[in-house]
Amino acid sequence: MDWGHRRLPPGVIVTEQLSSAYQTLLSAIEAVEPRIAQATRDELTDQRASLKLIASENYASLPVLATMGTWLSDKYAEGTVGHRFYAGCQNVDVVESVAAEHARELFGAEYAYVQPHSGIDANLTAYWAILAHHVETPALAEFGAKNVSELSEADWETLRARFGNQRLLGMSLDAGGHLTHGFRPNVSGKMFHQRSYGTDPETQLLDYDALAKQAAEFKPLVIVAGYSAYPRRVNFARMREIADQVGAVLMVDMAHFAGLVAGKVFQGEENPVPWADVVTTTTHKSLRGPRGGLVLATKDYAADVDRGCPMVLGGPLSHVMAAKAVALAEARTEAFQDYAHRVVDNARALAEGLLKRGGKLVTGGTDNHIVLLDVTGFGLTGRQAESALLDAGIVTNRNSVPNDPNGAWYTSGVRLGTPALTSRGFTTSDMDEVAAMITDVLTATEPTTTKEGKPGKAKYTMPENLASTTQDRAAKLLEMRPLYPGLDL
Ligand code: DSN
Repeated sequence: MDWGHRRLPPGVIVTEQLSSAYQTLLSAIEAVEPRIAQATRDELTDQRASLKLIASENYASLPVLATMGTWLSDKYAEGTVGHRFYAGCQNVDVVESVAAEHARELFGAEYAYVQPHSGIDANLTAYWAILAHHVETPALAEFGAKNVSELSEADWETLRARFGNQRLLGMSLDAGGHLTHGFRPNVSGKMFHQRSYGTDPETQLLDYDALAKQAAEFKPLVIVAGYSAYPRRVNFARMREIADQVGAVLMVDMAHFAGLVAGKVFQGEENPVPWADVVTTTTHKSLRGPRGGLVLATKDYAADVDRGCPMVLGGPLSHVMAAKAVALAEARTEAFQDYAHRVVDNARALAEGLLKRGGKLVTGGTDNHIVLLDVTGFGLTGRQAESALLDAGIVTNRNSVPNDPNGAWYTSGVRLGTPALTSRGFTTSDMDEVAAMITDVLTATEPTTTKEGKPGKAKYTMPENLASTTQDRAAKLLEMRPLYPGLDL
C-alpha cells in the first residue's frame, strides 16, 4: 500500500492488520485497567498533535514497539549468552546474540553488549568495565588473588581506595555534556575525581588544544567524549590522540548521535567506534529503537563489559533486547541512511530559518541533529521560552548555554532536535515554517516583571490567540505528515 511516505524509514508504515491488532490489544488492556488504555490512546493523540522537537526523542517503528509487548518480558536471564544464572534461557540467548550481532555489524565494533536498560546503565557498565580492566585486574595480580572474594580485608581496603582515586575528564554540562559524564548529582561524579572541559568562549566550539593541555595537567584515567546539547560534530581521531598523549582510556557516549553513525552521516574521524576503547549509547534517540542502552567495546574490554549484569544491572529485559535487534536491523538499511542524512539536512534548515529571522544560535549553527537557540535575545529565559512554545504546540526543552547566566533551572536556551519530525517525513521547507513559528512565538512573548519592575525568570505573557493560531499552523504541517499513517486508534 502506498501511503505517500516512501521516504520514511521501514516499519513506520502500518498495514490494516497491524492496526486492528493494536485495537484488539488496547481493548484487552481496557478490560483490565481502562485508565491505562486511555492514557496510551491519549499519548498517541498528543504525539500526533504536537511538533516534537525534543532532540533526544523519536518515534520507533511499530515492529519495534510491538516486539516489546511479548512474553519475552517474563524470563529471568542474568549472566551472558550461554552462561546464565537461570535455567531455560535458550530463547533469550538467541535474542541477545542476534541483537549483539546486528550492533557489531552495524557499527563495525569488535564487541557489543546489549543488556543495559538505559543510557545511564550503559555508562555505569562502561565505567565499571574500565575500572575492572585498569584497577581491579592489576590489583588482583599484585595480591595473588583470582577474584575479589579471595582478597584479605587489608588488600580489599587498598583496592577500594584505588577505585575511589581514579580521575575522569568529561564535557561540562553547560557546554553540552551529560550528567553521567562525572557530575556530582550523578553517581559518576561520586565514583571519580572529576574535571570538565568546556568550549571556546568566543566560538563556543570544542577547543582541542585547550583540552589536550587540561588532560596533560589532570592525567585522567578516562576521557569521556560525547554530548547531549552540543550542536556540532566531534573529531574522535583528535580525541584519541589526546587520550593517547596522557595514557587515558577514551570512552565515547554517542547516545545522541548513534543514528547518525549508524546512518553513515558521521564517518572517518567523526565516527567514534574505530577510535574509542568503549562506546556507549541509548537506543531510542536518533537510532529510533526501543528505550534502552548498549555498550560497544574493543576485544580487550569485552570480558569486563560482560560483567555489567549482575554487577550494576538487574536481569536483562529480554523483550527490549529483542526490540533492539529489530531496530538495529532497520538501521542497517539504505532507507535508514537516507533518514539519518535528512535528520541533519532538517537541522541545518531549522538553524538557517532561525538565523535569517534574527535568532542567535550557540556556535552559530549546527552540523548534527541539534540546534541550541539562545533565547536571551528575545528577553526570555529558557524556562519561559519552553513554556510559551509548549502553549503553542511546539515541544522543546529548556537547556543551558555555555556559561549560562540563568543557571541550570531557568537557563538561557531551548534545545531543538530534528530526529522525531524527520521520522514523520518533515522536509527542509517544513523546517523553515517551524523556524518561522518558533520566532513568531518567542518574539511576541514577554516576561512578566518582578515586584522591583525587572523581568522575572519564570512567568510570561503571550498575545491573545497566538497560541491557538500557532497550533493551527502546526496542525497544517502535522496533517501533511501523519504519525503512523493507517494506525486507526
Ligand atoms: N535525557 C537525555 C536528553 O534529553 O538528552 C539525555 O539523557
